[in-house]
Amino acid sequence: MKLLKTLIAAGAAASMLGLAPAMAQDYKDEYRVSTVVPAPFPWGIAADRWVELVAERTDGRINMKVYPGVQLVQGDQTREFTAMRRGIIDMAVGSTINWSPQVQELNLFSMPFLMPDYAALDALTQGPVGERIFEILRENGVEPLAWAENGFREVTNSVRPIRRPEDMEGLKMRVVGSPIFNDMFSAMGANPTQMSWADAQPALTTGAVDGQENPLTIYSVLNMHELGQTNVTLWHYVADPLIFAVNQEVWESFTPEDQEILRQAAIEAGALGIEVAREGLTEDDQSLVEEIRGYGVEVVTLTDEERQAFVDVTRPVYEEWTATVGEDLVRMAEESIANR
Ligand code: X2X
Repeated sequence: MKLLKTLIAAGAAASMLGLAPAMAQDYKDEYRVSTVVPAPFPWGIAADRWVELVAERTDGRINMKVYPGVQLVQGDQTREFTAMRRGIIDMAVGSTINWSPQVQELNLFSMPFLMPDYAALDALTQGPVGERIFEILRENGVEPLAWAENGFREVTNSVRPIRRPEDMEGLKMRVVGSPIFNDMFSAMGANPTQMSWADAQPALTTGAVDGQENPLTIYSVLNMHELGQTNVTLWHYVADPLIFAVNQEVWESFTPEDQEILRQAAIEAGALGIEVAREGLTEDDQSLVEEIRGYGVEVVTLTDEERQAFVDVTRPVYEEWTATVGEDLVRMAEESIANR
């Protein structure tokens, strides 16, 4: 009896100090990880690697499973963040675009022509802006762990090559779930229609929309050239990074050691995800672009002057969204990019 009391007291003291080791039985049989696209998209590869590394390093004590197609929220990617915050989803590797409706600051990465190259994107995610974004996510009830990448979003369509904003005139474009995309495409004279990824694929197949914007990795895995998307313009207007995150309560249920394993595994899986997301799309390696050209696709690269015309026409959207994203955050981002 005395021993039992001593043990209980020790346990209570330890738990008050936050030192109580979480027992294996506190852990769920399975942690559900939401993504939009599975492997072999770089996004799915990153999520799979995270799951594998955690399983390996916890000897299977933490068993995660990837649920692609945002199936845990019936394919509506704009609800993923809310579901994770509420614990309907335990974890996610999610795009900043899809979480923007709830976390307005994430629209930063969708500001037109803010990030001209990978170095600019890295200057944001790896610098004070990234830290601030992680703080904001914590304030919103999830624990962010690491970054990965969907990529620079290039515009494609089935009608004509796009070199000038006027070429957008009247094109029916599928856009993603943050209203900034509607604003940008409307400013360019296109006819944007917001659609989930689940709906976008049949819409492209049937020709219900003329075009879309997504990273070339998505274009190539889906063989979009076979869906009539035979015009591609490399304009690098926005890029969406991915964030590994965990529901707050789930996070707190893990021991500090397991938290560290999850975080470190996410960092490593994110590094792999970024590497595969950029393969064939860098200055020294354009092999993916060449592969796409090889399918008979017209791939347009813009001259500085042509690019400037798009910057100019979307500038009012940039100005308008600065207030929504937060003036301080936008200025911090501009500074990080200028000093990259
Ligand atoms: O829906 C899209 O276009 C996608 C797959 O890129 C995202 O989830 C942001």
